[in-house]
Amino acid sequence: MIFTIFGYPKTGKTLLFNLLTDKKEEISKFSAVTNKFHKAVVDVPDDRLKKISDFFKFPPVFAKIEYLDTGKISFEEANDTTFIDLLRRADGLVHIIRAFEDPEIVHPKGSIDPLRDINRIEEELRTVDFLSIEKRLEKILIDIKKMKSKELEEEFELLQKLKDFLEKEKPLRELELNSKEITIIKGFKFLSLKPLINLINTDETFFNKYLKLKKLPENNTTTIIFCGKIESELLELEKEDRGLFQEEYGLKDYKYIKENFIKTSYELLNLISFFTVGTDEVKAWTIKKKTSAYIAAGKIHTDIQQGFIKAEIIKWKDFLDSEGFTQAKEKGLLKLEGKNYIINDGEIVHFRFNK
Ligand SMILES: Nc1nc2c(ncn2[C@@H]2O[C@H](COP(=O)(O)OP(=O)(O)OP(=O)(O)O)[C@@H](O)[C@H]2O)c(=O)[nH]1
Ligand SMILES: [Mg+2]
Repeated sequence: MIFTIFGYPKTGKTLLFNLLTDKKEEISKFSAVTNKFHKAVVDVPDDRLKKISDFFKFPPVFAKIEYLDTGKISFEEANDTTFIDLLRRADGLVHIIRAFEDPEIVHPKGSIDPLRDINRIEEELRTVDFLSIEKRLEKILIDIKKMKSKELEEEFELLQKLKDFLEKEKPLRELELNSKEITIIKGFKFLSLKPLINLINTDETFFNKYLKLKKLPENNTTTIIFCGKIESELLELEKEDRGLFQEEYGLKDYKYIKENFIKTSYELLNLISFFTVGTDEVKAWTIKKKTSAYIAAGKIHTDIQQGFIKAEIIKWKDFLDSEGFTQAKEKGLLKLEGKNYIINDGEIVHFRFNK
């Protein structure tokens, strides 16, 4: 799962990337424009997995999430296909918006205005999609003239619908699509269709004000507000001292972006985790909500899916409370389910399969 961080220059993208990944990439007020981007794969923290791993005394293998910091490349650089490509490859987009004041750091639009930036970036995403749709429609028209095709006609109709929607200045993620339509347009990797997290980077004086900002867009979009600078300062302190410091800033209940972000992105992308216990490790797997046992088995290995017999299922908490599979089974907490069983968040799953 890849999250790509983008936004105007000097909004705190690399600072955010460092906070999410514990890296120490250079951040700077003035440095020259480069096309360098950063990426890192990090563990998705999960206390439940840690507890199961403590029980078995096997190391935990956490689910992974990849972050990409796009650096100083932007829509404004003409023909920047590298940048658009980075966005297309993402499962989720993270638009970072500047809401902190600093007279030394110039905002390309001349002033600090988070809502303006959100709307402009939404417009950029829609424009990229609009242009690819127009191009494809032209091509289909030519092809249909040469040879009649039901598929092409269907695609044409659907793309026309999307185009009309974009013309109303709405992102595609707000359009309800059925599974057939989703399949037809999968290859386009439309940007305005991707789940979007708006991350507002503010400083302590604006924190409470922006927290109350009510007019932000909502559909399939989430807004998180964080204090990049303060957070990186907090992380330099010993854990015990952070509470005092937070109180001083009036941020007593402040939640660190790393935790907050992962939680939010899971919710936004409709993701959940299930766990497996192997011979020497316990492992977390990420799946979409409403995934069947059969599909989940395929995530682990095609052999397990092809030879699927049954899945043994137990809630992680029931397992720990019972102190093991045997007792859990005696209490009737271990269920035996078939291919179509829908896996829930936090279940420990053991697949029985024909080798
Ligand atoms: N005051 C203040 N400064 C910040 C905050 N977040 C980032 N900065 C500063 O903004 C400057 C740019 O931060 P970066 O993380 O390098 O921003 P960026 O978006 O990666 O910049 P480019 O990659 O050059 O576009 C640095 O000097 C940061 O210290 C913040 O919350 N408050
Ligand atoms: Mg940067």
